[in-house]
Amino acid sequence: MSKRLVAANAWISSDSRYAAEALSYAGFDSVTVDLQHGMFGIDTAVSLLQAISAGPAVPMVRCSRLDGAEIGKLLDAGAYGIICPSIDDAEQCRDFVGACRYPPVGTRSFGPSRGLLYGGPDYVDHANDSVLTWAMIESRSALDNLDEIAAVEGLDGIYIGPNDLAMSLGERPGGAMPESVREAIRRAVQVARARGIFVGAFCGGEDAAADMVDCGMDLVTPGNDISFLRDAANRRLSVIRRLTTLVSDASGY
Ligand code: 3PY
Ligand code: MG
Repeated sequence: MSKRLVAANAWISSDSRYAAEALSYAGFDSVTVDLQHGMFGIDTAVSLLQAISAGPAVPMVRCSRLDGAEIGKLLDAGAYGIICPSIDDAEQCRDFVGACRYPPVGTRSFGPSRGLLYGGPDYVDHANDSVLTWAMIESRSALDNLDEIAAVEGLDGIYIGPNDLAMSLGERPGGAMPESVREAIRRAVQVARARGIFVGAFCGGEDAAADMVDCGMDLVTPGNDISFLRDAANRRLSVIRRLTTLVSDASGY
């Protein structure tokens, strides 16, 4: 069986530089720092990017919102891809892509700071071509405007946020994927293919990620660092608990 080329993306929600570095060395193609829902602010995001770039994975960030100043700072700090949450129409998408590109293409201000160290002295010459722009599709409005969003010049990919998308469609987030979200994902894959851009998705775990690979995703995120830790802890504990009782139960505390 021939295998498709699909990028595996790790996702950092904790403020641990050590975990970020370990995931960069773990074999993921990219590691994304989640500044929207991660438990840290922008200063920590910068040091997480430093930790990721100690290893071989491509450092990316999910910014907290569509904010050119924040996006510029994250790129200056060495992010090579930005995933922007809640892109609901083509105008927002144009603002987002523009914030990631130097003039005359976009509006990014010059001051590449760590980008120069990490990307090399010619960083400014290739930044517009090498920084990946991913617009998050996670609402009913985004679905209504999907064709126009995907057609924005310079957009590299769309990235599905299945939980916010589920809520926007009147479903519950987490758990089994509702049919309405699955249908939206099938359409997003078709639209991305037709436009020649990438399509990726956040996934609840490895099974959901495998499912999304089958659906045609080019990039999948199989959960975040804390879910990796929790899953591994639960797996190991359940092996031990099959053979033992809780010390606190036995001692009557
Ligand atoms: C979503 O599922 O809405 C996300 O943003 C995943 O991080
Ligand atoms: Mg979301």
